[in-house]
Amino acid sequence: MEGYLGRKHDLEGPNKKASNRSWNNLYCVLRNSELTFYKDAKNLALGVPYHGEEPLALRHAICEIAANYKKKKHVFKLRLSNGSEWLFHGKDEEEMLSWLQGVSTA
Ligand code: I3P
Repeated sequence: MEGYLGRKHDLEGPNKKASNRSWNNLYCVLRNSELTFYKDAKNLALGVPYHGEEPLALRHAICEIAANYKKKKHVFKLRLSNGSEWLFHGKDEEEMLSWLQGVSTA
């Protein structure tokens, strides 16, 4: 699946806050147990990931609704096996839940 989500990097590793903590609206692509980010669909077509970032490997990742995050609605949290954590913001409940399910089963 693919589409736009807001993304915020929360932790870089266990108990280590991410340095860039701002929200970005990114074109997200979920394929082959990896999540890759692009500035937009055109950059996906060109094969140019956002800021040259490596895809996130979803093996052994944990994904759940970000119940503690109160500043936005429709946010889920992704914790990777390396301890890094990301927040993702869907435009509505339905979009958030479909990504949550997709990422959880990846
Ligand atoms: C961050 C930006 C984020 C904010 C984060 C700030 O500043 O305002 O929106 O997260 O707060 O550090 P900047 O863009 O200058 O890097 P929230 O929207 O969740 O508050 P945080 O460091 O408390 O996470």
